[in-house]
Parts: sequence; structure tokens; C-alpha cells
Amino acid sequence: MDRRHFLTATALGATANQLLPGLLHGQRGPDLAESDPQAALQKASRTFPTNFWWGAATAAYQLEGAAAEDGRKPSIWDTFSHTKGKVVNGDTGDVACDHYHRYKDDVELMAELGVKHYRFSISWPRVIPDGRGTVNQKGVDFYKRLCDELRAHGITPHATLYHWDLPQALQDKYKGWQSREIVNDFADYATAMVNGLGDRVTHWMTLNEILTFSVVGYGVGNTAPHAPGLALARKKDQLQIIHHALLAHGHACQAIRAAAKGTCSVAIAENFSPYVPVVETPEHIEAARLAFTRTDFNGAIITPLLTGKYDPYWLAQQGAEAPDVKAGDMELIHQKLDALGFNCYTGTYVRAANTPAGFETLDTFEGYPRMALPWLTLVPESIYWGIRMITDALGQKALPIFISENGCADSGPVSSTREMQDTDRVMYLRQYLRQVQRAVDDGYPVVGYFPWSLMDNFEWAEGYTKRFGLVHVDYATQKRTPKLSYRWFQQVIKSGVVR
Ligand code: PNW
Repeated sequence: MDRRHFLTATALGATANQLLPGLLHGQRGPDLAESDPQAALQKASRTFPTNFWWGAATAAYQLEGAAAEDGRKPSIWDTFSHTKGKVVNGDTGDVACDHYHRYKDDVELMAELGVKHYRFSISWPRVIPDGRGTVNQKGVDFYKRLCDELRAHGITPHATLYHWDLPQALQDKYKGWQSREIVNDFADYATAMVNGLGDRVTHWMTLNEILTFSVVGYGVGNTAPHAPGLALARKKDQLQIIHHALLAHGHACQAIRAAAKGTCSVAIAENFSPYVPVVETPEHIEAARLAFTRTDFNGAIITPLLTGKYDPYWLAQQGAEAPDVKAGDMELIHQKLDALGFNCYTGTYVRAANTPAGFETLDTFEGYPRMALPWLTLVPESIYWGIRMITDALGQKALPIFISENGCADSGPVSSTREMQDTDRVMYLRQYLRQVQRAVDDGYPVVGYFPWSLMDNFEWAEGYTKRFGLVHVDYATQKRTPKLSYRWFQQVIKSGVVR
């Protein structure tokens, strides 16, 4: 029995089987492996399972606009983007892609692309403007309309509850994620959303990228800071924020399941750091495994999420900076997940070394290939090793993984008169997707892929200067134009093959 068949035969629980029918059972035509190795190699090469989740991803503040409409109140990102000098060109999400009004056109673009899954986020201050208390029905109704439109086109909605737009009221009231009070407020918000949308949404994600909104939002000295833009110098303060986020996730998982009327899938989208063995030999693969568990911040986030414990090696290194943990916290954090979302953009090369930690990470030099953002080095194998380490380093053999984000900013051209030839994005996505396919072939339980992003949108501190979309947006006219990468991805979905 090979690895893939072993996994699919033993690993998946009933819930996953109900939600992912046929997906992990290798429905890729006859398996020729036993009879003809050469044919099997060709057959296996670059094909995806027939029920693979082909999707696209976005987030509320980055594309909705309508910032003060129908009762929505400000989030920390409204405040931050309206603060002079925080975002390039003083850009804000006030209008963004005007998706709030143009969602029907945007669903049409998804349908034409061929995606059957769509990952979006709910704006907390749109649906509970003060963060706690009264639900704003007009806000909930927008997501009802959106979900109805998606479902009418055969597209499954995957809703993320928190993609960084914290209600400003909660930042003002108790300093947002710095306070443990947020745990209950977030769970109440989750309950309200399942009550309001649970007849339309069965696939939920709690949080997006704990590391980014905690350490980059509240931490120190980042050159492209995020809201609320604080610079808490003590590492303990940052780790406490992470701890609150982990608790909020756990409490929300319970809240979603308690409020759901039928079967639902609960996940989280995390950008844990993938480490790539620079040479794929056993000693360097072991080094990658050690790096995965021992390096900041995997041991602080993905390890407790999936195993219920902070990594012991990591924790010992924190000393007095370790977060305060109350009785019962780790149990609350450690909720069984139906799936794990992996946001993957780049990674770090590693090799075995005679160091106390047992490995060393390698630098990327100045001329190393990177996409149109300084941090976005091209490391396609990061997506394979990230998937693999969830199983190999954290022992999560039964956990379906989907790529909840993967993509790059392009270097143009931004002409609206002819096709946008984003050949750099085609190159980037093709290389990463081949590595996803490699993980599928190796038998790792990869169930879906959501490129970031469906369309150009507000790229946080970079404003509108960085474009991650498969679809170009002319912000002056709101005209949408599919780029070359959209056509390329359309073919991938249609054929189930990455070429
Ligand atoms: C993600 N890094 O953030 C977010 O989830 C999206 O909202 C965002 O638009 C997208 O990636 C592109 O930036 C990241 O430094 C921020 O490695 C920073 C990093 C990765 C992802």
C-alpha cells in the first residue's frame, strides 16, 4: 500500500469524508502504478484530483469599499489608513474595488474563471459595528446576497471571520488584541455570523495570519507596519497578543460548532514559516524539520494550534518573555480542525549544521529572484515543504490542508487597452502549483488551492501600488480586465493539470 492509499484509507474522519466527497480518494483515472511504472509516472505527472477545491481568495477591507455605508463603523484599518504617512500615497479602503456594489460582476468573473470555491472575509465592524452588542442586519444582508449569488453560480462560500479589520470600538475600549476580553467578543461575533449566515455558509475560517496582525500590527520596528500600528517593545507583550488570538480561535471554533445547524467545516488560515532543505537528503530534511518546529514563530502559533502545546524548545528559549497561560487555556486553543488553510508566499532554505539547534538557515543574496515586493523571494518548494511538515513535523496525518493564499505582486504592465501580460505571475503560480501537485502525488492530504487574489485590491501598507490580482482593476473607472494569469488558471482548472 503506498502512502497516498494508506492515508486515504485510514486518516480521514467522517466529517471530512462528508465534506470532501471523493476528494482524497485519488479519482484520477486508473492507477497504473503497479503495471507500468513509466505510464504511471506520466499519468501522475501534474494532475489534480477531480474534486480538488479550485478557488480564489479576497478579504473584506481590501476590496469591499462602502466603508461608511448601511451602518458600518470604522475598523482599525480605516483609522490607520486615514492616518497621514501610514499607507503609500495615503490610500484607504474607502472605495477599494467597490465590491460591495459590484459583487454580482465579481461573482460572474469567478464563474467564468471556473472556480467552484471562493474565500472571502466578513467585515466585523460591518456586521457588529461596535464589536460587541447589536448586530447590524443590513451588514449581514450584504453577505447573504453575496452567498446567494455565489451559490446560484455553483460556487461554495468559504468565510473568514477575521482578516485584520478589528472594530475600532474594541481597540478604543480595551486595546484590541492586547486584552483577553477579545476572546469572548470574538466568539460572540462567530455565533452571530453562524446564526445569520449558517444556512448559506458551511465552510468557516476563524482568523487570518495570527503572526501578521499581532506582531506586525502591535510589534516593533517594521518598515511596512499594519494597524493599529503600535510598537510594543517587549516580546512578552507580543506573545500575549498571540496567546489571546489562539484563545479567540479556540473559543470561536466551539461557538461555530455550537451554533451550526448541520455539518460544517472549521479551519484557520495561517502563514506558518516553511523551511526548505536546500539539498533533499535525509540530514537536510531533518534540519528542515527541526527548523520548522524550533524557529520563531511556528512554535508559538501553528504548534499550539495543532498539538495543544507551545513547542518546548521554543518555550524554553523565551524565558521570562513567555506568555501567561491560565489553567484550561491550552485545551481551549487545541480544537480539532476539519481543515487547515496555508497561506504561502515564500520560504527559507535550511541545511544541517553543527549548531545548538541542529540546523542553519541560508540567506538569499541581493540578486536572488524575487517578485515585485522586497520580501517576496521566489521559493516554490516552500509550498511543498510547508504542507509536508504539517504531517511530518507536527504529526497531523489526518488533517486536510488547503492553500488558502498563494500569489505575487506583478510588475505590470497596467495597460487597460490590451491584454495584461502578467507573465511573472504565470511563472510564479505555475512553479508553486507544481509543488502542490507534488504533495498530492506524495499522498499528503492537500484538498484545495485559492490563489491570492481574485482581483487587484488594497495591499495594506502598500496601498494600491502593488497588484496581486488575476484580474486587473482600473481604480479610476472600476473596470475589471482579466490578466493572462486568469486565462492560464482557467486552463488549469478546466484540465485539472498544471502545465
Ligand atoms: C497576506 N510576508 O499577508 C494577507 O493575508 C493578504 O491580505 C495580503 O494581501 C497578501 O498576503 C499579500 O501580502 C502577508 O511578509 C503579509 O511574508 C506578509 C507576508 C506574507 C503574507
